[in-house]
Amino acid sequence: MKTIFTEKHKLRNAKTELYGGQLVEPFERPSRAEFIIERVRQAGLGAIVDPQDFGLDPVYKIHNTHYVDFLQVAWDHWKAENFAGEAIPTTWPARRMSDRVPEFIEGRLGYYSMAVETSISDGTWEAAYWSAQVALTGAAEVQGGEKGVFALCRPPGHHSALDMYGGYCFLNNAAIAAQSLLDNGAKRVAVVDVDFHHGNGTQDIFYERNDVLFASLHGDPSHAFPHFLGYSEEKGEGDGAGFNINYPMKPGTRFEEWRAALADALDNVRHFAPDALVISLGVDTFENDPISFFKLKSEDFLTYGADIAQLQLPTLFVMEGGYDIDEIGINTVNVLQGFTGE
Ligand code: Q9C
Ligand code: ZN
Repeated sequence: MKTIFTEKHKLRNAKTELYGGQLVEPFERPSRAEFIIERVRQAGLGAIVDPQDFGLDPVYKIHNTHYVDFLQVAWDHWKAENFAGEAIPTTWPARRMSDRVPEFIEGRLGYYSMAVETSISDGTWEAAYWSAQVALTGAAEVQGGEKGVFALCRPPGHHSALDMYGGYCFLNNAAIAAQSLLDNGAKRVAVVDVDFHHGNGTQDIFYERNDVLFASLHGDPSHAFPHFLGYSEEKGEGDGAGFNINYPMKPGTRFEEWRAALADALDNVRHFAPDALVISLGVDTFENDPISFFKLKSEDFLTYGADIAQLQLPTLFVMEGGYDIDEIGINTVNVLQGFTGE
């Protein structure tokens, strides 16, 4: 299996994350991708190739222009205010407030974010841009005839929607890739999100569409980030009614139960009969993940990679979360090796 990867991910190197009332080193840090690519090499998974540059047009199919403009200049605007720390929002348009976009950077950060832990820092935009290009290159490889491709995206994407960043995500790489598959010949695409967290951004983007089936397995939002989306009653609206499927699961969920949810999601994909499959691949379902509460073991990742392969669909794996850096490479590559059966 080919891996799409660029060292440009290192440009996303924030110093702070607001966690437990303190500014800590971000869980979403450059070493994550380094551990993964090292394991890809060690396991001999296949060729490692640089992304092509598809520009911003495919990004604008998913995100609106004023949001993308904001991301490109947010750090410069923040820096111009001479604040001591990284760019962090402090106030949001909550219930019954105005939806006008403020001019001042603090207001704009609140307008365009869905969570506070994700500091914007120098280089963030460039890394997010190239992360999307990694996903787009993966999509092109899948349409060129590859059975399975690994887009080693960093920063991740599935919490990002039309005009929102947060949850360590800026551009929704999986959604951008799925749309690119559609724009280049696929009639239907399924996105299955196995990251521990609900893919709120991807759900929101495709919620009223029937050309993309979205299924997400995740920690029950009543207990887990992003808290405000991901319940089982969210099934899609309008043309999209029935094309969104959520599998929220309780703290302590073990592989047996998780795998049964995956089997149901894959049955739904089979029934949908897509031309291609995108897996939002987060390995924060691991039992030792520092911010999550499922109990998957390293060998379980091999098992479910093989389950996904049973669909026999052209498949693009898009990297999302996973924070236990000692095991992140093994768990990620286990899914891919389970898929290829090698
Ligand atoms: N108590 C991804 O996995 N904060 N994003 C969680 C835990 C945000 C996760 C706080 C987690 C974002 C791509
Ligand atoms: Zn996650």
